[in-house]
Amino acid sequence: MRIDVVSIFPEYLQPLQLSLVGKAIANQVVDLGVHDLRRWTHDRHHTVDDTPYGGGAGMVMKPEPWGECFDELLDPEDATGTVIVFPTPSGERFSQAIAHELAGVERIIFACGRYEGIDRRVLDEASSRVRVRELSLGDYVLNGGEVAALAITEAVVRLLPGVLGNPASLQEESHALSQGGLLEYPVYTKPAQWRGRPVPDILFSGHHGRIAAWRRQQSAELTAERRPDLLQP
Ligand code: JF8
Repeated sequence: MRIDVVSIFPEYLQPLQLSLVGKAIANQVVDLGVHDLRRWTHDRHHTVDDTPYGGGAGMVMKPEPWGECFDELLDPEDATGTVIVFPTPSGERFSQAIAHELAGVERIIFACGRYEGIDRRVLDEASSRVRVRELSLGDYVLNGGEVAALAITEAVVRLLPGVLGNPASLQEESHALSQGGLLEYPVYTKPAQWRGRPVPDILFSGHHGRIAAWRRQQSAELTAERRPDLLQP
């Protein structure tokens, strides 16, 4: 999979070189390009923002640098497999289901806005050329799209074939999270006693059926307590 990230803070994407995504890049499962939007400016000050038409607070990202950026990054021959993701608090909520959808595309381009966002015409024009998704990480305010690009990339790349060492953990997790739709049960490791706190006896019983039932019960209780929304039909 090819992933491009466009940002006025390209250093923000450095963490993608670490850990699981970094290994996927090293193993050529992912081909990552990080680009400074200012590369597609032509004025002395590399201006990417301007005041909003109609008035209001803050600045808006100018369309021209984004337009020239996409002109360069998009291959007009082969746009069918490309999705441009615009992180935005007014986007559709990103989810594990969307992570699976994105894991099936050839190429993702993340367009990371700053300030009050990007001129709407950039998204409209991009939509006429490739598939576009406006995605939100959740209902809280960030300063730009970079953190969302990091989060979405990690969620997508770990689904790619050959990235996770143990595909059984993907299976189990999709059971506990997206398919089964419940939160994960609590997990324990050695030592059996720690600071006066024991590991639940059931986990030493060797009864795999009872352990599975206990874990399902724990998941159900936790979900009812913390995420009752996940239990709605
Ligand atoms: C932004 C560009 C976001 N869940 C989220 N909260 N805030 C954002 C976000 C995304 C892009 C920009 N401000 C300027 C905030 C997402 N995704």
